[in-house]
Amino acid sequence: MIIIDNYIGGSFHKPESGQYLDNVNPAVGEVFARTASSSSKDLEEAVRAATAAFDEWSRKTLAQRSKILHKLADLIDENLEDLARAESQDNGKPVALARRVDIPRAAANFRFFASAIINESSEAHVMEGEAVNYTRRAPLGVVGCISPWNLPLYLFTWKIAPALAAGNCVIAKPSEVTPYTAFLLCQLANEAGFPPGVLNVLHGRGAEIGQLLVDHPEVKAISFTGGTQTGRIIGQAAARQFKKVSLELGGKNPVVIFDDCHFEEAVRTTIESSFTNQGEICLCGSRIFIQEGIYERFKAAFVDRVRALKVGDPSKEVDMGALVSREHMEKVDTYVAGARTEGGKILTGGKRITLMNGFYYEPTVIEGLDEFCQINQEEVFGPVVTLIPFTDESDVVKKANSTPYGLAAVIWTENLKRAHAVAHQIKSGIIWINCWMLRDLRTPFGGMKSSGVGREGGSEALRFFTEPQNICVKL
Ligand code: TXE
Repeated sequence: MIIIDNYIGGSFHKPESGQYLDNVNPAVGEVFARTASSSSKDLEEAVRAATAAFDEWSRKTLAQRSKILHKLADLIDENLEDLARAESQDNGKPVALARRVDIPRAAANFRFFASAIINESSEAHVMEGEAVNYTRRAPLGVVGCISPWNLPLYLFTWKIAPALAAGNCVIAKPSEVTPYTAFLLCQLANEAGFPPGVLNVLHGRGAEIGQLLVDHPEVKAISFTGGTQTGRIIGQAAARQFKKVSLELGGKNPVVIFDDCHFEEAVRTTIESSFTNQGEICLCGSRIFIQEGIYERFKAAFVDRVRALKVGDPSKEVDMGALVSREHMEKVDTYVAGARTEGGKILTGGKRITLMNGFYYEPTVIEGLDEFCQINQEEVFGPVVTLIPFTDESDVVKKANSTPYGLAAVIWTENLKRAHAVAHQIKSGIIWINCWMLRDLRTPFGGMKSSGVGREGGSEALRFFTEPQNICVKL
């Protein structure tokens, strides 16, 4: 049995409570690890360690910090296979996907921010003949990073890399559902040369140790990715202390397919945007709007491809593995049952797959429901999409904007004028035109409306993890 302990001040510590949580491999439904269930005493210890480390870490030169981050990126590359297997075992995703996307991206996150701090320009404003102002961006101190279970190491590092690069000390809380790769990363952090206390990782339940982290007055900012309900709780708690908060929340993302699209590309990529990682990505498109003229043709081609997807043992060559937990699989199934009750027609899928005691679900396509039905309003976060016809640009803009969410959208058309016009009207933080998940880490990443507050990525992340200070020098 693997024991996942907290990482505080550069070494592993048992939780003060002595309590552990079961960690289940969703592919086989069996407990394979026990995860520390942390309490306020563990948090106090982490806060002490992080506070003590801050002076040394924040005074390091950019080049020194950059070098340690680069070293960690190299170590992730060297351990790619082990990390990919661990991620798949913990989350249920195909190991091939973790090998191709999750783990390389974790390394890229460190590499990117290691370079970004060196290349970031600083502002100066000259008051003619009188003074020069420059902006110093100071790290905040101890910051908290809370990450979810769907892309565990990918999103964990997406937060801690900019926080550390900017000179902060971090207390991170990975999802209790998928803590394994964050635990493995701590061992590599020691090898990379992080001074003790710069990175601390506490495990345990969100409502317990997560909430304590958010509420701790010495924790100066919280970067959170997770569900919208949780984001609301965190946002309210942070506001009471005027704490900086960045929230990356759920989505109900529209995919808009115009009749002049590159048909083959649109079908192929929409399969990916619907079912990659079992549909458990906040950026997955779940409402597919198809222009009337090609509705039947697109539907036929799409459903055909969906039927051909291979779902199964994530350690093998499959398109989809298991959903993250029994609870989540049941939630997905309840949404599909609700769609049936509301009159939706299941074109393919629509039920669990019994396999190895794991939590598998068929890729599911539903039609016949308007944009206001429950399944078209709420985030399912699984392998379930709906098809909805539309007439013209204004019709689809109205439909696409009809949810409380606004994270990502995809537009397929060969007419770029139309693509821009529609992109400007869809209320989403990220719009992909004729592609999906093409990511440049310099770009602002995050959502509008109930999909979030603030942006991650590039300069946005470095700004979030620093406090601007205006220094005015009289000439
Ligand atoms: O996420 P939670 P859950 C969506 C998706 C999913 C739903 C619920 O629809 O079905 O959210 O998933 C920690 N204070 N997304 O319940 O609870 C928690 O321990 C501080 C979208 O698993 O939001 C974990 O580390 N922390 C999404 C993290 O928050 C708290 C990714 C996220 O868990 C806390 C995941 C609290 N009070 C789910 N309560 C995306 N945007 O990518 C929980 N946590």
